[in-house]
Amino acid sequence: MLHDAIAAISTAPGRAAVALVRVSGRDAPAVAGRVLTPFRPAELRHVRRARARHPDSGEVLDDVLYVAYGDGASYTGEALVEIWCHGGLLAPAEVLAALYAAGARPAEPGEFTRRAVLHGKLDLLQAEAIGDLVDATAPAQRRAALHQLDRGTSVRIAALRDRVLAVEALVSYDIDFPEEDDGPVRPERVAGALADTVAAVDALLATAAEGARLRTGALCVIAGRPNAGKSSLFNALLGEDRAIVTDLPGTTRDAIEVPAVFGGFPFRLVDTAGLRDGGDRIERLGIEVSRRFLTAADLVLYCADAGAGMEPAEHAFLASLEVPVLVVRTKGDRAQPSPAGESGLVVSAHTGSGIARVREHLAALAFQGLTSGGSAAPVLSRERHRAALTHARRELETFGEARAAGLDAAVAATHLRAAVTALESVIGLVTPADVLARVFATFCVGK
Ligand SMILES: Nc1nc2c(ncn2[C@@H]2O[C@H](COP(=O)(O)OP(=O)(O)OP(=O)(O)O)[C@@H](O)[C@H]2O)c(=O)[nH]1
Ligand SMILES: [Mg+2]
Repeated sequence: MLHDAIAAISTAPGRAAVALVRVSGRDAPAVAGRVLTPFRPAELRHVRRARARHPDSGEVLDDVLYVAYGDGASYTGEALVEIWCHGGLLAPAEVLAALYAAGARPAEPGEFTRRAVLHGKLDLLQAEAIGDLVDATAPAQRRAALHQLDRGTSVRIAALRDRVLAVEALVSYDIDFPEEDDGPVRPERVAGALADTVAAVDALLATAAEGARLRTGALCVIAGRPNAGKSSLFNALLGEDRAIVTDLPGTTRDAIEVPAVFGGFPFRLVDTAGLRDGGDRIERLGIEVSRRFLTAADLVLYCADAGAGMEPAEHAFLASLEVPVLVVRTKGDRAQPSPAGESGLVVSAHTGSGIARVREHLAALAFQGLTSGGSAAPVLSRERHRAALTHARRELETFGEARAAGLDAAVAATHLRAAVTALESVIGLVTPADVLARVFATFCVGK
């Protein structure tokens, strides 16, 4: 258990009925005892009422509730006291200042969770999941974070590590008896187990792109010719008037990006300037911005007026895109049945018809793996995970090549060790301090 007591306000600042102030560390009960009267540190996990006083002046600061936790049975894994005081700006700040005066020091961002990891209460993936849960804005993000918090991802990575350990066991005979020509384990068996392991790594890596999208929101760019009804559709999808709409082609000059949730999934929806040649200087700059967004897009929502046929240039543009595209035919309320051969979902921003279906289609397009059945499938959610698995895969391949080239088994097996270490670093079983620092850098104080 770490000695120094750390303290922080764990709830968001501002006007509120209550706020939570936490103090953790071996000295936490002693620190809390200098502030709370009465204080019964031996009564663990009981809610008690007390007065919070400044330890120097003795002035009463607030009427509070507190709970004391013993080490091993708290969030941080060490002695912890939670103090529920009144909310707002003053009461929590004064209680916190009293805890500082009583010997606690300010907690760094994420330090409570970091201590939980150090004390084995959480692994690194679970700690990241807590950060994701706090940041979640869409139900699908919450589902994925809770799954990771339940060790869903940890179990998958640990299973991968076990597979590598099994390959290691297979080659151990060759290491112990290198002079034997034909050991009990045939090389093909090792090669087969290795190939299966690489395939399992690939299966997990295949979820990385979707996992990243789930954390950051899928970038959905609305594109189309000027006046196609892009901004109207943008507003209809968001349910509020964010972008200016006029009957003049070239109204939208700049890209507008707004976070949104469709079908429970997170999106960043972008309205852009209509694509055409010509226009004035500002419009041409706007079209440049549109093109930049299009190269970064996860998917494109293409608008074409339902009342008109699509031009060859539009078909060429659609064919040039490398990301999923949803084509919608706009202004469906005033259009005749669409010209033969023209496809696309018919919508009307004015009547709202088809808008719900657009949202559903976007969710299915951007989050195919999660919407088609396996809704709780564990996904790699961060670049850190992807990089470590890619590293592990490279080591496995190098091992295979080394064995095929007849390299000494003991030497080749060092690559299996390296693969195991890379996988363990994802879960946080062996995690260098700089990795920990990077993971917790994004946490808020009090978490
Ligand atoms: N009847 C009808 N008119 C629509 C609909 N959607 C858009 N419009 C009209 O089409 C015109 C252009 O709409 P915008 O949403 O500004 O089109 P845009 O594609 O953003 O145009 P630019 O920003 O100039 O590229 C406006 O006069 C809208 O009122 C619709 O669903 N039904
Ligand atoms: Mg517009």
